[in-house]
Amino acid sequence: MNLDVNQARLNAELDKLASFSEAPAPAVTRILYTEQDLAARAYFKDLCLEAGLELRVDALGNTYARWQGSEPNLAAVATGSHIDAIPYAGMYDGTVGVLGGLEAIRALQKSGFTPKRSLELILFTAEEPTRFGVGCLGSRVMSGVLGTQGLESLKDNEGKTPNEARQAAGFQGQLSDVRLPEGFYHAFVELHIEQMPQLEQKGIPIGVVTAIAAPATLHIRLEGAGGHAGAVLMPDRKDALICGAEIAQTIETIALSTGSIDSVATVGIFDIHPRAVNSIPSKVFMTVDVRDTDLARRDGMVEAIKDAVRSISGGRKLKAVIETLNADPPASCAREITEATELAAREYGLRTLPMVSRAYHDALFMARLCPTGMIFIPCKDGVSHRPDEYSKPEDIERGVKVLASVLARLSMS
Ligand code: HGY
Ligand code: MN
Ligand code: MN
Repeated sequence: MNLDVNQARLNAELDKLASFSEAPAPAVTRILYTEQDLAARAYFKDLCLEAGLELRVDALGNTYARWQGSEPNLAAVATGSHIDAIPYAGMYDGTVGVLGGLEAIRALQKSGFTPKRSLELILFTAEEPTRFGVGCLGSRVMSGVLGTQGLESLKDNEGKTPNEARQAAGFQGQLSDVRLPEGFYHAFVELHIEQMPQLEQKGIPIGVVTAIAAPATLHIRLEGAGGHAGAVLMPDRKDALICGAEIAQTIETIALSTGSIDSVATVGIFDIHPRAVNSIPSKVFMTVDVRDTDLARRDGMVEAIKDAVRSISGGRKLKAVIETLNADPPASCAREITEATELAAREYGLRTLPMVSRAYHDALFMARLCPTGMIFIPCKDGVSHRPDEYSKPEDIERGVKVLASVLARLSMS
């Protein structure tokens, strides 16, 4: 297909979107339902209306922009990603799939292509776990992985549930309507930066994702005795920080000793209380993000971590509470989509590399609803979740072209 992707316009839109941030440029912080998030969503909706797409917003804020096909009763083909950004992140994670998806649709419109199956661009709510501790809230509820009951069990730092937060942000409607029925979509394809250095190092422009790794999240709360830093003798202490530090060190050892490079575990949050120079830490709150491409290995790490928490805290006579927020299976990408991506790349003379996504994405849950795939493009040094995250305009353009071609092919199937 001879497609004219407007690289300059897309780049300007990515820059504009990045300006909706709670952190100074080049960092981007855009937390779920904040003023900046809502402004960014409004900007996205305006762009979709300008492109003549039909908009729908559900009770959680998942935003659907549809290009009606010639046979609107057939299940649509969907694409999309997220625009929320963790604290001090970059401007390409997620947004390339949202604005790149829009540009793919505009390029198809401009080429005179008429879709048989409608094409639907989705802005997923809360792909990042920042506010409620669990990622992909929107696609979890869409796919039925998380029900309204489960949503109620999640709380943000102010004790608000997602239901309270979404209503305060102005999203109305029934949460039960967010769930999409089986067969609602014919297929889903997500364009995303690789967030690893393989494509760039190999000089290959297109990654064809074959599987998405299995993520799990634990919250660990430790309670010791605290006390006066000068008066409590070392043998009498129940120091929550030292206990947490030993647990964190053990978590690293557990991930390093599975025998696979695909095993990763991260303590991303480590809060201590009362944080005073001359006071022994009495409490610790820590999060653990555990992932592997192999489910059994991931579950093995989770169990080993829980055992370590119990034995280390027991040995130090501290109280430990472990909460599992999520423990999701990996997802395999659908053959018809990986093959369509290979074909599309070949059409443009682009080399491809099959790969596993170690980051999770909304595609992990869309795979429960319909045949799903992902297209990766290179990002500089593989850096992501950092202000220096960068993807070259020409790499983004190549990704958009391949995405557009895949969407067109799936829409005519
Ligand atoms: O954490 C992840 O894999 C994604 O960036 N939310
Ligand atoms: Mn991310
Ligand atoms: Mn992402």
